[in-house]
Amino acid sequence: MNTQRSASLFSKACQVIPGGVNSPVRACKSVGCDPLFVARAKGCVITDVDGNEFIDFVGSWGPMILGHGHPDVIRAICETAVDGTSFGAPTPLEVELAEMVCDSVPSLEKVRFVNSGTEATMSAIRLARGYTGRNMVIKFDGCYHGHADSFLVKAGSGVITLGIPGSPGVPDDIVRNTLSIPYNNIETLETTLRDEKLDIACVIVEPVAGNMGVIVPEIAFLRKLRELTDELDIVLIFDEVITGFRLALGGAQERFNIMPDLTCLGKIIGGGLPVGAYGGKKEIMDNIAPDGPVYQAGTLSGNPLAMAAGLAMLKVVRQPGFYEALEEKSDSYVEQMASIAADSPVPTVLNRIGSMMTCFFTSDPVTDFESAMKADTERYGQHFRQMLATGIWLAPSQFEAAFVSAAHDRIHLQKALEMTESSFKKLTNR
Ligand code: HOZ
Repeated sequence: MNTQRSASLFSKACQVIPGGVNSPVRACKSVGCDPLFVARAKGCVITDVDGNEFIDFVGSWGPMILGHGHPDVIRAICETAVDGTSFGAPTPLEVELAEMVCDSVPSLEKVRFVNSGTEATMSAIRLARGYTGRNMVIKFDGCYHGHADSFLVKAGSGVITLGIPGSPGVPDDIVRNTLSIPYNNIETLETTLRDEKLDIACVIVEPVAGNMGVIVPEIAFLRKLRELTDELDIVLIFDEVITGFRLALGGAQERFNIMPDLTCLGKIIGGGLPVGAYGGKKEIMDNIAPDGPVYQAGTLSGNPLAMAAGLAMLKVVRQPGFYEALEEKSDSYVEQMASIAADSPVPTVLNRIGSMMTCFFTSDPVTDFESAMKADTERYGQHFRQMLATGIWLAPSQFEAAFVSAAHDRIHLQKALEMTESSFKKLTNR
């Protein structure tokens, strides 16, 4: 595969951008290669600057549920841009999107738009602290809630991928107010939450973990979490940046029928443009400025292009049968992949829910951070490179999700399965 142009761009990028990338995991370090630079993408096919084409299972890390360049989304962006790209003032589009988001996500009564998932989670914990007058945030090992200071404790995504335990630059005084406990572990959950000395404001959780690879929660764990937070008056925050509008129209909360107090959203609600949002019960949301004293603001928040793109995308996913079709396709894809894996001497564990999945190179079930860390990352790196060489674009880390979109058809998925089979065969020769 000729990757000369990418190589030359990467060497220029390294001179002016740290690590040559604007987000660490893109640098492909953990999979032992350099990043390819993208020229364009359409549907589920992504084309690099050297003209190589790949079937894309990253989907911009989740937002491209319709595939790239969906005509409705592109039209909405272009038509909106003609009238202006940012005003720093309210527009009708943000009201329409807020109504649609509140109508779709069962626990949302009010929502505030921001510019990224990181901003959403950061604002949600500030709100929870302001509302309860308490400080401690409980999170779960391997869950990733963006890169705000409070969350860089045993975090997932690029933090595990690069093997960074925390981050210099995050003051101890801040992380003292974050406690990370094991995912899916009811016993530790109960002892921690019942510890009055901890002064807990909120618990934040990915209701399906997507940033240590996909880990589906025990329903009993999520139920217990809701039960205890209710009983102890602790704010429960679902980080649905990945799962929102992905696992169902109403996200993981609809799928599991467990309602949080606050929800963080991002990715899909911006149709591929930079957006985040946090929302929930009126009683809590009314504490945000200007109604209440908890301050949070943003010049580009509710940006008209992002609102228009999000609206266009949500109108498509709200059509009857959208999620059923995506589920069926993803289910049959993973079932076939599982039978390929079963025939291969390489031990793998396939975790999937809806259209998000991870193939872990390990033999034991992956249910939490500790078991995810047993995966053979070198083997994943080899698989990643082999798949890329045969035209399949996977996440450049073992600890991320693969996404199926509405644009993947039978032929794309068949090709991906064939390439997976041949890659698995070569892995045995390592
Ligand atoms: N897992 C991250 C998003 N949920 C990957 C994106 C990034 O860090 O650039």
